[in-house]
Amino acid sequence: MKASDLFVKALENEGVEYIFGIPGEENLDFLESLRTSKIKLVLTRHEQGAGFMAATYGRLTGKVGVCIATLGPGATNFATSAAYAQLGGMPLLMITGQKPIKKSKQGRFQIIDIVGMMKPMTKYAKTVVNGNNIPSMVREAFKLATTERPGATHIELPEDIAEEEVEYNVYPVKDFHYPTANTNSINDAVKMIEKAKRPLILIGAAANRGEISEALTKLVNDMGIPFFATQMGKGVVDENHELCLSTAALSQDDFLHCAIERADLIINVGHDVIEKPPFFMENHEGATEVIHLNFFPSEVDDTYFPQLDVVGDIASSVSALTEALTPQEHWDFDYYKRLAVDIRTKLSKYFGDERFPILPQKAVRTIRQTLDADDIVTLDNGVYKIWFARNYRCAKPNTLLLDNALATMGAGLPSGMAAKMVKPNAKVVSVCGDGGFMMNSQEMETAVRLGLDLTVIILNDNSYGMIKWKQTGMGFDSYGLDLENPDFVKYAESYGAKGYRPTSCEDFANTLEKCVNSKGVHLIDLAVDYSLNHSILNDLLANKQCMI
Ligand SMILES: Cc1ncc(C[n+]2csc(CCOP(=O)(O)OP(=O)(O)O)c2C)c(N)n1
Repeated sequence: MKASDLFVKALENEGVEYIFGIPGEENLDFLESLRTSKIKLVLTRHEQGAGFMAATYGRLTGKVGVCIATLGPGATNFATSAAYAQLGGMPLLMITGQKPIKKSKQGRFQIIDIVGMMKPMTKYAKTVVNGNNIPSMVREAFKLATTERPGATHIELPEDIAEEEVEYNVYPVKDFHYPTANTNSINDAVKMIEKAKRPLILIGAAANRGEISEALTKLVNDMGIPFFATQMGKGVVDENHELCLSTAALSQDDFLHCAIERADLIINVGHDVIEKPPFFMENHEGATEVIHLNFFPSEVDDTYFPQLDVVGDIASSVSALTEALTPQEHWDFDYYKRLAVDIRTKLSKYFGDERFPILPQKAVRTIRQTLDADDIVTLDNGVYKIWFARNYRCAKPNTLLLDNALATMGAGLPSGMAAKMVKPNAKVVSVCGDGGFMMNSQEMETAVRLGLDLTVIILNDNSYGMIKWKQTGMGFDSYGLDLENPDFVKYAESYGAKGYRPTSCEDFANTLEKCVNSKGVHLIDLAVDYSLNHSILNDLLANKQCMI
């Protein structure tokens, strides 16, 4: 058989459902092999969009998302998606074409060392030099992409290799199980937790994978230990739980940090330094200690240097811990419990504010009220991410997909599209800034063509608001960050989507309700008022309101 046929067979053997991307002439053998396979090709308008979609497919399913591009420019367009999957811990395989490697037919035309470019952003990047190696290369890439920490992989398939004759051969795919952490480390953790006076549980991104939610909820309930989440750990344990202190949207000086400062021990389940720090560790006598419980050992840096590593399968390690722990009479959670109530009150301050353009807190509130627990919000990257982290309480894992790892703009729309494909019964809302939306807005055509039911909300402030906020905060004059936008309603309509421009908070709530309950792609151009961003956050800094 042809090597490209074998490649597609190897992907079928791995259970691949979709390949996202844009083929070039160097992929034509592969495309022909794909034509008659069970795998569906999802054609996009930019390779970056394809990469974000494939990575999100991986994030939500735990299986490898696959995407394809041509050599040179197509492959370089994958760079940001590779970094997104690699930092975000999302299983991804990128397949790119290449000119013939045995005999050149184009000199250096379009030739870039793509494997060299991919190496620092992936767990595996190789060129196929012998078609018979394809099955083992695919198997290895899939294994590396899915095992902890999950991430990006890349295989380059040159044109002449794709057409060569090879023997059929694929490798068995077996589930991979991680060992439970060593008993000694579980015992050490038990000693530290039982000795502590005010332990706290931190839930991070790696806890938002697989079946960890149940084990962690049991730990919280059985021990009564309060918890908080990182931005990518939201929803692993229901954030409506009375022991939930909220999400670490900032690295310091938020209400939550009052609890962190009083904690003598943090049991960190699944957070690693790839996310923006939920707090900064301090290196002095009496400072808060940290237990790192994760699939992999901690990576030490100035913000994070745990006193104990408990390494192994998170769910079974957490269960072993729950089994071995006994609640202690000297544990003192009174302050945390009062703070949890106080944080809820403070965070809801603007929920009833009807001013328009809408306040970000009110927009988040309206979206939360409109969607059910299993519905999904995907975020692009902008200042609103802070308000979602603080105010959007998730009851279920992976129901708020945000990127607190690469923190790239441009992923909000493609990740929403992939979420809808993976979870067709969930209502899916993508929230973007006007800046981030325009970075991959061309994928509106893909969404309409795929017949997805999807609502996109643009929080429109006619600027790169996040940077403007920081610029003002640093005392600089306003410069270089204001934009002119297209008419987003007409823009949506030009793709065959529906466009809306609400004129009040009530109008927004009604429009959103209508959009998420009807078919097709809907775009809501929502004017947002970020003018309170500063005063709200300055308030936090001014009165560290810990004394309740
Ligand atoms: C690809 C990329 N380019 C630049 C940045 C830096 N950056 C972070 S947020 C931001 C502004 C986002 O503006 P917008 O999407 O309009 O959202 P807003 O903050 O205004 O709500 C920029 C430029 C980034 N994170 N990713």
